[in-house]
Order: sequence, then C-alpha cells, then structure tokens
Amino acid sequence: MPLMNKLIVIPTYNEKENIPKLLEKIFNLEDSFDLLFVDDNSPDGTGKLLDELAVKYENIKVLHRGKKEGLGPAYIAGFKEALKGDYDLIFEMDADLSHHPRFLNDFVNKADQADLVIGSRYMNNRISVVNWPMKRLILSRTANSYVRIVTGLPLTDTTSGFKCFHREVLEAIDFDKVEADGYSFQVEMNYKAMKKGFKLAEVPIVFYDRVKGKSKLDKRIFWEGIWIAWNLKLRS
Ligand SMILES: Nc1nc2c(ncn2[C@@H]2O[C@H](COP(=O)(O)OP(=O)(O)O)[C@@H](O)[C@H]2O)c(=O)[nH]1
Ligand SMILES: [Mg+2]
Repeated sequence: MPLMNKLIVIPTYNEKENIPKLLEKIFNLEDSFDLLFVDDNSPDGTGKLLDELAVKYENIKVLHRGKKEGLGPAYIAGFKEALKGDYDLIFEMDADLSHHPRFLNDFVNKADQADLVIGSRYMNNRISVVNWPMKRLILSRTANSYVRIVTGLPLTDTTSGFKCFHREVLEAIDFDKVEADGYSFQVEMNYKAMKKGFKLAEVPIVFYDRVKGKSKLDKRIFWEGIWIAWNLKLRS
C-alpha cells in the first residue's frame, strides 16, 4: 500500500495520568502517527498537559470543548477536524491504555482490504479481555450478541472503540444525523458504514482494563445500546 497519512483521534476526560505512558508507547512504534486529542475541559487538567505536549511535539494537536458531552459528540468533533487534513486513515483509540498501540500496525495492514477495520476482543471464539470484572464481561458479551442479531452486522465485536476508518467512510456519513453517545455510538458508526456499502473487517486485539483513572461509561449507555439497535434497523 502507498504511504498513508494516519491520524489517531483520542477523546479524553480526566486522563492526565495516562497520557505520558500512552505517548511513550506510540512514539516507540516504527510507523508514525499524528494525534488529535479531543478534551472536554477535564477538571484534572488533562487539557493543559496536552497543550504543553502540543507545543513540544509537532504531531500532536488538541481540540478543546467546553464541557463533557459524551464520547459520540467528542468523536464527531474530532472527525470533522480530521477531515480538514489530508489523512487517509483515521483511528479511534481510548486514552486509558486499554487499547495498546502495538496493535495499530495490524489495523494499517488490514486496511488494505477493508474500508473500516475494527479491533475485536472476541475474534476466533476467544475472549481477549484482561482484568475485567465478570459482570462487565457478561454485559459486553450480551450486548454484542444482541446487537449482532438485530442489526446483522458481520462482526464479533460491535461496540469496540479501537478502530480505523478510511477517510471515505467518514466523508460518507452525515455526522449531524449521528445520535448515539457511548457504546452505541460505535454500533451506529459501524451500521452506517455497512449500509453505505463499505467493507468492514476485524483484527484481534487484547483489551486491558484501565489501571489509572475511572471509567466514564455507565449503565445508561448500556440501555442506549439496546435501543439503538432497533432504532437503526427501523430507520433504514
Ligand atoms: N472528550 C471526552 N472523552 C470521553 C468522554 N467520555 C469518555 N471519554 C474518553 O473516552 C475513552 C473511553 O472512555 P472510558 O471511560 O475509558 O470507557 P470504558 O473503557 O468503556 O470504561 C477514554 O479515553 C475517556 O477519557 C467524554 O464525555 N468526552
Ligand atoms: Mg476505558
């Protein structure tokens, strides 16, 4: 594949403790990536730290938003910004080290054959999740089976937030009509890409539960996932 310009969009809310290690891991990769952080005015000062890093490293940019509005809106703002640049591949990745940068290369390779590549925790009948409480695993597995049955998405992991879009996919999606916020934001983007005729593929990843900071996704977001599957299906 010819040389690709690659941007990773990373939403942050109170992730100050995780940023240095994340950057170290990304900078140690052979391949180079630009980074766009989308910070929702984190009270812990993540935004300020990112601004300092953006001065130091030319491949880091920061988009500041006024207040916490959820994962979906943060990503949409990031994607709009990403499309202003000449990026071929645009990634989604969490800031809390749950998504290890060592997998980025697998996405790049797979992007040869697919328009949207999704990092799956559940490929080949394996569960690749480290340190998750049983309750959370059951919730995730149940939501996934359910979403797959209702939407017909050909994926083992429909709610994964580690993924890679060819820019054409993002260009084809009407962001103003994207409704979902948390895990269902991932489902909605996958579904819309599939309906537009893009090819979806998965690569295996290992998901490590965060060591530092707190999860921001809660039960409300789980129920939104149950609802969005039907909503998407009925609207299409
Ligand atoms: N900008 C922004 N980032 C968010 C928001 N909610 C979560 N995030 C970030 O999205 C990523 C995933 O969230 P996280 O709480 O780790 O979800 P979990 O891993 O599913 O528990 C992390 O990098 C968070 O900092 C939000 O409302 N705004
Ligand atoms: Mg997390």
